[in-house]
Amino acid sequence: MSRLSTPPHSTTARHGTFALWGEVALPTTLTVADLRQGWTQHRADVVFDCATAGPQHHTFEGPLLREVVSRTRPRFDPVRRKERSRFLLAVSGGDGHHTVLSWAEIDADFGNAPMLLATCMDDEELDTAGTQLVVPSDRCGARYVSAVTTIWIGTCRVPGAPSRKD
Ligand SMILES: Nc1nc2c(c(=O)[nH]1)N[C@H]1C(S)=C(S)[C@@H](COP(=O)(O)O)O[C@H]1N2
Ligand SMILES: [Mo]
Repeated sequence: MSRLSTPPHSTTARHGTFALWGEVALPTTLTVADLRQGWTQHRADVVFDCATAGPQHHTFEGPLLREVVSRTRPRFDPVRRKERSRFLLAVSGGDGHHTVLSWAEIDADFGNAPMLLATCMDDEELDTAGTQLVVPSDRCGARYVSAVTTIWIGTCRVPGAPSRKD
């Protein structure tokens, strides 16, 4: 199992690129332009609350997070639901803000949340700024991580829990 301790391309990646890495068979680096190709594009009209600025209304476009991350082939057996339910995703911005999601939140068999990796916000292309995580079901804005530089996909050892594979 590949357990790299640093991303394949460091956080000094070119503006607008981000690395997908972790317990995956195919770690990769993508640009915002890559996100416009090869995946169905979705549009999300959202309102989220910012603790300091109040309600924010934005329109985002981009592919589903789950379709993009699935391309890296996470190291679980896709037919084993319990295995999938143990995976996490950590989505980080270049400024150090990061948020943790569970695989099950975005998995169609569990939470089925239509999270996006945006290519465009309010008709402004994000090629230079970098992609932004879009979480339409969230009431507040903290998980709308902008200028994403890395997405780590993997499992965490839970202190005290016996290990189990099935
Ligand atoms: N990289 C990064 N993304 C971030 C944040 C941050 O500090 N760093 N703040 C979050 C918070 S608290 C909010 S409310 C929204 C703000 O989005 P807006 O300013 O585009 O409306 O971005 C989120 N994404
Ligand atoms: Mo915020």
